[in-house]
Formats: sequence, C-alpha cells, structure tokens
Amino acid sequence: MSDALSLHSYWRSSAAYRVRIGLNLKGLAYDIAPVHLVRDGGDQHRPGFAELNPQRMVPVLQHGHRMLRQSLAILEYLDEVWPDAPLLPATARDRQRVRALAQLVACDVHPLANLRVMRYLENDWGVPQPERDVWTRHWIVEGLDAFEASLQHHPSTGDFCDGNMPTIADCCLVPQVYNARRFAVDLSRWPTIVRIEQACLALPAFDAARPERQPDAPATA
Ligand SMILES: N[C@@H](CCC(=O)N[C@@H](CS)C(=O)NCC(=O)O)C(=O)O
Repeated sequence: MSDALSLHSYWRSSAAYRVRIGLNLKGLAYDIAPVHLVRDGGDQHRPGFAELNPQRMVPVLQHGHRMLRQSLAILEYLDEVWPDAPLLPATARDRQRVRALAQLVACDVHPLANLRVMRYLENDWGVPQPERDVWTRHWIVEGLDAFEASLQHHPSTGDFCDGNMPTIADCCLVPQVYNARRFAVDLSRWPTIVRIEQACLALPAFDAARPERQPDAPATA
C-alpha cells in the first residue's frame, strides 16, 4: 500500500495553505490535487467529492489510503507521524498558547468569511458584494486585533508566534494575513503580526506554499 501524500487543495484556500506550509516545514514530498472551488459551481459539489470529504471542503490530505480532514487536525497528525521540525512547542503551557492562537484564526475568524458563508449571504439573503466585503473585513479586523494583542509584550513571542521556530500558529496566521491583504485591510495596526508574517515568508517552506506559487494558480495571480 502506497504511503504517498497527496493534498486536495485550492490555490487560494487558506485552510489548504496552512497544510502546505506544514508539509513544507516537515520537508515532506507531496502532490497537489487541485480542487477548483469556484468554477462551474465548484468541484467540491461534484457527486464524488463527498467520498473525499463529506463536508465538501478542502484541504483533504490523502496519506496512502487514509483521507485526512480538517487543517488543524492534519497539522497535528503530521507532527505526530513526523516529529522532526516540530510544529508545536515543548511545554504544555506553550502548546496551549500556540493552539489557542491557531484556533483564534481557524475557528473564530476564517469560518465567518468562508466561500459557502459568502454564497449563502449572496444567494439566500441577497447581500450585495460591498456589504459582504464589509462583513469579511469586520471579522478579520476583530480577530487579528485580538491576535496582535495576544502577541504583543508576551514573553513567548519571538521571531515567530512562539519563540524562534514556526508552529501551527504561524501556519494559520500567514494565510489569514494573505486574506486580509486580499480584502485591502490596513495592516499597519498590527506591527507584530506583520513582522512575524515577513519572517515566515522569508523561509522557503512558507514561500513555496504561497497561493501564487501553486500549480492551479492562474497565471495572473
Ligand atoms: N475547518 C476547516 C475549514 C476548511 C475550509 O473552510 N475550506 C474552504 C476553503 S478555505 C472550502 O473548502 N470551502 C468550500 C466552500 O465553502 O464551498 C479546515 O480547517 O480544514
């Protein structure tokens, strides 16, 4: 049975972006299986996709015959199976803080502006694009304000969210900042976040995971 890794991913999906960063930080070889979330209503709504993920979302990491879902659970799986280049700190207290930062983004910010939420606002409630963008910016700003406050002046904050090695908190933060830029949010209110984002993007593992570097990214991305 093959133990190959294949990531069902969309270039602009920030949840898939988290997993690409984690795979790259671990130095693992993987294929990208593109899932176009938008074209023709979205590949995730095709009949066969529910076998990959009944939630009809990316990322899905295929490891041999196993289908791994939920980006945070995937990152922790990678860390358990390939412990080198750990994605979590050594102590329980630091791990708690890092998981809290990761969940701030993954549980409390990102889901509110997910594609299916925006489609629901648009199709069921008739919310026009400008108001939908205001909605998205609102949740990003509220969430990243809290993220910045959690980082500033905290003794565990270093070059990265925790000390001087990237963790799952950085895997979540960088894609969320990408989204903030995409929605033209003013980042100047978050100096610590921007400093850490730049430190991350200077690493090849983060750079290679950028949306515009993905095989399914449009040439103009
Ligand atoms: N909690 C999930 C969220 C995954 C998620 O939101 N995926 C988005 C792309 S970033 C998606 O596939 N959306 C499809 C849709 O909304 O139709 C995770 O962390 O993996």
